[in-house]
Amino acid sequence: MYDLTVIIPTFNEEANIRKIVIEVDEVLSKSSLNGEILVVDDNSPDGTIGIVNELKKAKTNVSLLVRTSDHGLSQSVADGFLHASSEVFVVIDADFSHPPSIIPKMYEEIRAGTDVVIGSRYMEGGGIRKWPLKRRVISLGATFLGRVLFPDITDPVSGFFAVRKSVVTQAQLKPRGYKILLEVLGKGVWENDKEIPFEFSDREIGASKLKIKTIIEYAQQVLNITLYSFSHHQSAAWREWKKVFKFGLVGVSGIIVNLAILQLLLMSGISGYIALFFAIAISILNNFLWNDLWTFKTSPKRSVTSIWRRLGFFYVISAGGAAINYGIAILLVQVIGMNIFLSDLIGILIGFTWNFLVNRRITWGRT
Ligand SMILES: Nc1nc2c(ncn2[C@@H]2O[C@H](COP(=O)(O)OP(=O)(O)O)[C@@H](O)[C@H]2O)c(=O)[nH]1
Ligand SMILES: [Mg+2]
Repeated sequence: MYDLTVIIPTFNEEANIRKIVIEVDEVLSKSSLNGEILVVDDNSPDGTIGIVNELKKAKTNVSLLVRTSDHGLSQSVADGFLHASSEVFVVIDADFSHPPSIIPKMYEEIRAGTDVVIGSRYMEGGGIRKWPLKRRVISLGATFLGRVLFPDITDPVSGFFAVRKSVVTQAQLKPRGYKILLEVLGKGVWENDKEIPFEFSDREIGASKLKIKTIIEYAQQVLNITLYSFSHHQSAAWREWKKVFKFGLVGVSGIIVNLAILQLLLMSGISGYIALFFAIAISILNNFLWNDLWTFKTSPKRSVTSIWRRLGFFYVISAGGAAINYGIAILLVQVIGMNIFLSDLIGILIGFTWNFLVNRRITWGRT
C-alpha cells in the first residue's frame, strides 16, 4: 500500500512527462515517502504513452491510465481518484507549472488531519511567473467567482492540491472543464483546509489547452455547485449559504430592534433625531452580537481578536453598507427616475451583500 498517489493528468506531454515523473519520484524518495505516480492520459497521439510505458518498466511505482472516452482534464483527475491505490491524492500538472518539491509538505498536512491542502498562487508568498495579461485576467475572474463560494480560500481553482481519499469517494463529482478543485471543494465531504503558497510558472514546452469553451463550462460549474449545495447540506458551499441566511435573519431582527427602540425613545420624550441616532446605533449592536454569537460562532477570529476590535470593524463596515445603500438609492432615483422604494430595496440588497462579504472576510475571516 502506498502512502500517497501523485496524479498527473496529461494530454500530449511528450516533452515534459519523463522529466516530471523522474522529479516527482526523486522528491518522494528524498522524503522517504512510498508514493505511487499515476499518469492519467487522454490517449495522447504524441509519444506520451510510449514514454510512460518505458518508465513503468524501470519504476514499479509508476502506473498509467489511458482513457479513450469523455476527454477532459477534470474527468481525467476524477478517474485518477478512482484508480489510485492509496488514501492520499496529490494532483499536479505535467508541465512544471507546479513545483513537485512541495508535495511532501502537502502530504504532512494531510497526515496532520487536514482534509484538503491547496497550493495557492494568490496568498502571501505565492505568485505567477511569465503569464500573459489575458491569462492573468481570466484566472483572476475565475478565482473571484470561486471565492464567492469559498471566501476563506485564496485559490479555489488551483490545479495543484492534495486531498484525503474520503473527501472525494463520498462525493458525487460531476467533473467538467479545468477546475476540478472547485468541484472537490463544492461537493466533497471535508471540514478543514490549508493553503500553501507556491510560485506558478508557465510551461516552457508544449501548448496550453485552455479554450473559450473552458470558461463557459466554468460558469456552469459554479452554478451547478451552488444548486448542489441546496440539496446536500453536508457540503462546504452549504455551510457558507447558512451563514448568508443567518446574516439576513439577523438583519431583519435589526430592523425590528431599530423600530422598537425608536418608538420607545420617542415615547419617553427624546427628540426625533437623537432617538433615531440611538435606534440605529443600538440596532447595529444587536446585529453584531447575534452575528458574533450565532452566524460566525465558529470563526477562528473569535478566539484571537478582542470583541471590541470585531465590534469596531462591524460598525465601520456597516456604515459603509449604509452609505452604499444610500448612494445607490439616490443614483437610481436621479439617473433613471426609479421609484424611491424600489431604489431603496436595490440599495438595501447591494448594501447587504457588501456587509456580508466584507464582514465575512475581515471581521470574522481567517486569521
Ligand atoms: N488527461 C488530460 N489531461 C489534460 C487535458 N488538458 C490538459 N491536460 C493536462 O493538464 C495539465 C494542465 O494543462 P495546461 O494545458 O498546461 O493548462 P494551463 O496550465 O492552464 O495552461 C497538463 O498536465 C496537461 O497535460 C485533457 O483534456 N486530458
Ligand atoms: Mg500549464
